[in-house]
Amino acid sequence: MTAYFKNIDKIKYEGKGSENPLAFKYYNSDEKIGGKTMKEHLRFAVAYWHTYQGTGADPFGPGTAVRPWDNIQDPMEIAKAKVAANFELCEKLGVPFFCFHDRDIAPEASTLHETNRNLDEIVALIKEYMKTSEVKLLWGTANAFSNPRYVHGASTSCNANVFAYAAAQVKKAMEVTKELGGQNYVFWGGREGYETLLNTDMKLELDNLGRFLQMAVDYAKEIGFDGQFLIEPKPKEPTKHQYDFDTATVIGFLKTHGLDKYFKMNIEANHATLAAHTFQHELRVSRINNMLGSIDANQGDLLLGWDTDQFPTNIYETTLAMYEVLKAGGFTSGGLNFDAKLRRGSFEADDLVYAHIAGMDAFAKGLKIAYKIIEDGKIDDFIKARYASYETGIGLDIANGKVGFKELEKYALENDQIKNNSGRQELLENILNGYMF
Ligand code: XUL
Ligand code: CO
Repeated sequence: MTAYFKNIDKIKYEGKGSENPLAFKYYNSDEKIGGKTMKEHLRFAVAYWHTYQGTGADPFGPGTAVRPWDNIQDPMEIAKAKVAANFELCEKLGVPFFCFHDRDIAPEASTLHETNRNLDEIVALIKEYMKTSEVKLLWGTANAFSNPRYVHGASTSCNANVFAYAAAQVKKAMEVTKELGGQNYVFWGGREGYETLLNTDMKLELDNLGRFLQMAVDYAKEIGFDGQFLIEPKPKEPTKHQYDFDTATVIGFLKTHGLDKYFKMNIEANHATLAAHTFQHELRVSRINNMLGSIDANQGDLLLGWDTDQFPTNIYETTLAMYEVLKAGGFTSGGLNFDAKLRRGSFEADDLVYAHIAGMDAFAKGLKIAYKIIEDGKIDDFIKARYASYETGIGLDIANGKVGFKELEKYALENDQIKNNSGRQELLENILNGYMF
C-alpha cells in the first residue's frame, strides 16, 4: 500500500518537556480527565475539504500546496488516493473521526446520475477501509454552494429547479452518511442568504429553507437515519447576509418553523467572531438551549474580517470552549472537527501533520485547564454568589413566577435604597490566568 505521509510515524505523547515537533505535548489519548479519556472527551475529526482538497489558492494566485497525489491525472484515481491518505493520516495522528462534503470525496461528473455513481464507488472504497480501521465518520454534508448552479443559493434559490437539484443532492448525501455510519449530518448555509433586498423575496426564501429542512427530517425518518442533524451558523461569506447568522438567529428560525427538536448547533469559532461574538458566547447560547451538538475547531484573525479558518492554537479560546463543552456534559454525537486550513506559505504535506498536532495539543491543554476551573469552582462559586438574591425572598418569588408588577412595586417602594456589589471582572481574569499559567 502506498504511504502518502512517508516521513511520519505514529504521533506519540511525549509530554511537555519534549522537543520532538512530531510528538504531542498535552494530548495523551488515554489519560483520564474526570472519568473519561482525552480521546473520549475531545473526539477530534479531520476535515476532508481543507486537508485533502485545499490547495492554498487565494484571489491573487494559484495553490502552492505540494501533495503526494499531484502527479495523478484521473479525478477518480485522485479521489481514491485521498481516501488512502485520509485513513493513513487519521491513524498516524490518532484522530478517531473525519468529516466530508459529498463533493470532497468524489468528483462531480456531467450528469447527476454519473456524479452519484462516482460517489457510490468512493463510498464503497471508504467502507472497505473502515473494515480494518477504527477511524469513523463524525459527519457528512452536501456541498450545495460551489457549483455555478447554486449562484443564487440552493434551498433559498429563486429557481425551483435548483431547489429540486439541492434536494436530490442532500438526499443522496444523507444516504451516504448513513451508509458510512456517520454520527451527524450538517447543514451549513453555503449560499443561503442574499446580496441585496432589491431582488430578494426574503419571506419565500426563508419559508423554502424551512420546507427543505423539514423534508430532510422526514427523509431521515423514512430511511432510519438516526444521526443528529446540526446547523452551522455563519453571519456572512459567501453571501453578504447569511440566513443562519448566529446561534440565536438559527434557534429563532427553527422555533418559527417547528424544527427545533430535530436540530442542534455545530459551532465554528471563526464564524462566531465574524458575527461579532466570541466563540464562547456562541457555545453558551447553544448550551443553555440544550443545542450544543458539535464544534468546528479553528480560529480567525481578529485583524481580518473574513473566514481565515486557521488551526486553533489560542489556549484561552480552547479553554473557554472546553469549559462550555464540559458544562454541557460533554459531547454525545459531536466532536471537534478541524475545519481549518494551512496558511498558503505552509505548503508541504508534513505541515498538515504539524497543524493537527498543534490543534490537538491546544484543545487537550484547554480541556485540562477547563476541568481544573470547574473542579476548583472559584469562578462558578463567584457566579452563584452574584445571583444569590434570586435564591431567597423576593428574588425567589420572581424566579418562581409568583409575583407581578403590582407586588414588585409594593416591594420596591419599601426597598428603594439599592446596594449593588462589584462584578470583579479584573479579579476573575486574574484568577483565570492563575489556572492557565
Ligand atoms: C464554511 C464552513 C463549511 C462547513 C461545512 O465556512 O465552515 O466548511 O463547515 O459545509
Ligand atoms: Co465549518
